[in-house]
Amino acid sequence: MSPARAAADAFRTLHGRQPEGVWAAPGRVNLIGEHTDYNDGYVLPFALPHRLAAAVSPRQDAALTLATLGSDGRIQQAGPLTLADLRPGRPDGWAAYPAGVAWVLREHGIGGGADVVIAGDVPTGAGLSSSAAIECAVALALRGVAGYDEPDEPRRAEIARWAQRAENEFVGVPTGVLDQTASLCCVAGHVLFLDVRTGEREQVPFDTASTGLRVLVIDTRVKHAHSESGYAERRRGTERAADLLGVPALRDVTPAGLAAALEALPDELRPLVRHVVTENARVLDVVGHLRAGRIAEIGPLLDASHRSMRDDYRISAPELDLAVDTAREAGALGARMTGGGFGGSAIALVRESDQRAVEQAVTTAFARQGLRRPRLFAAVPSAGAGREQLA
Ligand code: GAF
Repeated sequence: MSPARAAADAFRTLHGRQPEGVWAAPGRVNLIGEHTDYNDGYVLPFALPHRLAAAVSPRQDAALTLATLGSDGRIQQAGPLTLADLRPGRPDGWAAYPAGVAWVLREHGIGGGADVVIAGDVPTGAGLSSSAAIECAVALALRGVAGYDEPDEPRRAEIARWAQRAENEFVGVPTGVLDQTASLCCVAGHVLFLDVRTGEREQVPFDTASTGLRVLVIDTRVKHAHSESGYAERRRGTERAADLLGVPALRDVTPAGLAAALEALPDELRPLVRHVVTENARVLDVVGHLRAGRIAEIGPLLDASHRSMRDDYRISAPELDLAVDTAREAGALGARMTGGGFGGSAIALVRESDQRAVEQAVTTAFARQGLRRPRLFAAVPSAGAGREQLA
């Protein structure tokens, strides 16, 4: 059953009527450009076919009810929450994501009450951006039932900032804008080249299938406990480095200026800066290859990105390294962890003819080490968020 249908059915079960509309938003894979977004740099995500859908109807009172359908078929509920009483930390847990979006939208004059039911198939805790998918689906849904048309591209980028604010200020996680922009602005068959500083966006064709290639996602199904603190600590480190260097953000350090910048910094900040500066350069190199249709040639850049995250930024995990190393040994053209790190997913660029062998090798390697069986799938660059038509 599609996420939209599942959300609409759950809505009918809970509320005894059809929802007024259903909006859905995808998870994402970041092809390259990790931990560059909050340094004003470059990112290159594409949307997954996996989506989270929000079935919504307006309410007469200024209240919000929230429900989410779990993969076990159970429905969790929150509310009615009085919109005027929403505050960071109230509610918390899963409900903070949709409530935070309602809280931000209210500041932008979109503040009517609503019943919201969420369902979908973006793996959670897998570094594939299920939180942003919830935020973006709910943001479009609340706008939609308030009478706004489907947003155009620039408006989508603005809504991504609103959703990021919900996550930063309401949920309390200091993430960048990569995930929300990917969920709202990606288009099928393309990667989105985003310059976070300027907001410039370019849809770069990424048709792996026609070149006999696949992007294999390897969800390790591991999430280490320090993932949030580790993320915040890396972010603080890079901001401190930018302060010490007297630049607005590490984006302003060029590869040519890297050696001098490193000289000027304390030892502990140097690897962080080296990662961000070289990662931005790798994004530009990958974009160059993709614009020229040379997809297979990005492999070594993916490998270099992984090494940089493992050795310099230190956000990989044994399970991610195992996935990446095994995929490479089994014939992948390149592989790297994707997303925030400390667990979650890796991606591997593989020839279609090698896909089975790579999957087999990774599954066997995990079993040998007594790890949980990883979830594997080939990811097709898919459409961004939007309203769903129910048949
Ligand atoms: C997480 C964050 F949400 C993004 O903003 C980004 O920083 C990413 O980690 C790392 O590139 O997904």
